[in-house]
Amino acid sequence: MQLNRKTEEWQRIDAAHHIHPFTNPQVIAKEGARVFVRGEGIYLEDSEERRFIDAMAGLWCVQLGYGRRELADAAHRQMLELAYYNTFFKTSTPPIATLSERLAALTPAGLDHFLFANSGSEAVDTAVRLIRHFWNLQGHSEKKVIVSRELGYHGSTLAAASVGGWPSMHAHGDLPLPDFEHVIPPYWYVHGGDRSPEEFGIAAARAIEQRILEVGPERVAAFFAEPVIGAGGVIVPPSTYWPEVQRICRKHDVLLVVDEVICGFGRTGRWWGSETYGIEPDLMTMAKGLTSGYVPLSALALGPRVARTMMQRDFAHGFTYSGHPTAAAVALENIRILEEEGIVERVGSDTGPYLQEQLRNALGDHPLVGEVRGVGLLAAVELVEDRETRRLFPENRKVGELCWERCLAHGLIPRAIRDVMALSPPLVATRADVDEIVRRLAAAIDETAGLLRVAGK
Ligand code: PXG
Repeated sequence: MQLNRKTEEWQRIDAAHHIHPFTNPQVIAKEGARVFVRGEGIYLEDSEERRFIDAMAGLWCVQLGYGRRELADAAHRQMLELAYYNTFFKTSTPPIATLSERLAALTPAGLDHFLFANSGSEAVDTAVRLIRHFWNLQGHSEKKVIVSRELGYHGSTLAAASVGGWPSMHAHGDLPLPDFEHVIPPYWYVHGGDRSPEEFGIAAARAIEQRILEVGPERVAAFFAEPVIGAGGVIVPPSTYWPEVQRICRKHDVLLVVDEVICGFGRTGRWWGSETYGIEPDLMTMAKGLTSGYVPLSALALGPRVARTMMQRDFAHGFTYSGHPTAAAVALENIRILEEEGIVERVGSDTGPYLQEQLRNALGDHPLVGEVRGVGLLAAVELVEDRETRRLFPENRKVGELCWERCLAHGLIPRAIRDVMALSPPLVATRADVDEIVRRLAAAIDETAGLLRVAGK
């Protein structure tokens, strides 16, 4: 294998043969991919030896940062011991049995049983299939409709993209499938109007109830949601939202599925977004931070109500790699480090609040910034045309993209979601790292404002 090629060579073979997710191949062919070659802590280095702070932890997943030897060692040890075996035919392996026990202790009370898969999408897809089967077994075969939110992101399989509320994804592949319904997200900045965030939080929850009543509660199987919408724009719900959602799901006998793929494993300053928002899920999905992204692994956790039924019989579902022992060994080591180094507690009590405070100090009054929002080490800066009226820029001005380019020029990788600059740095980021992230982002936003003034003339 040739690993010492020049950047142009990597770009050429990549553009010729590799189809990238969510990316126009023509653009990649013209501009060439940025090729990352190594990572250390919160830093990434590209094939031109440029260094960047990865303020997105990969794709919201590298909780421990890059280059952790313990995770590599755990994979190496397990690969030599028993690299792979399946869990289909009354078989198990020590890592996956141990991980199941660890997760039962770590997840909120009652979530004690786990199905494993490789990606967040597969965990969500598994949840959809399991819920249909569950209600059939309960004698409620008419309960099929899944309600979720516009802008929610739940993955790319047919079912996961149907649960998701992205028109751009629905347009590719004739989605959503039948029996998926979407309601407004708790996005106060855009949908709140004159209402206080608290009033609007109740209204956004009632939109779910309204839809349940329109469809008929006897037909609604489940409500799926992220505690904080991540890829849809880091949409932090008003404090009134989740208690009302919980009440509505219970009242109408609708299962509550909490997608913890981004919020899980400390992102919001507690182990689970469900803890941060006081949610009691019937089912929970997790992936990303479970292994800090070092190897693929995801899980679906079952609460007591669903487990009581599903633990009585077989479920004809699973993947070759369900419960992969090497992935499980990495997850166990990842959890050990998160615990022993007190990383989640530090995000909750120190670095998380510090990031939120520093962002507000640096950017809260900036003329280009409509809102700074976030929780834990998850944050967003919404760039707007008019702060007073909360008017967004027209999409074709591509302000987020412009700002993202300025960030890269300063050696910072955030994520631009529309004109929302999102941050989700590794959870090992220190206060000094946070200072540097905020400094670079603020410089990029200043430059963006300057460029827009020039362009506006
Ligand atoms: N649920 C949530 C909440 C997610 O954020 C998935 C499910 C699907 O996980 P997999 O492992 O199948 O990708 C995700 C994934 C982005 C971006 O552009 C976000 C995700 C994936 C890819 C890109 O921010 N989140």
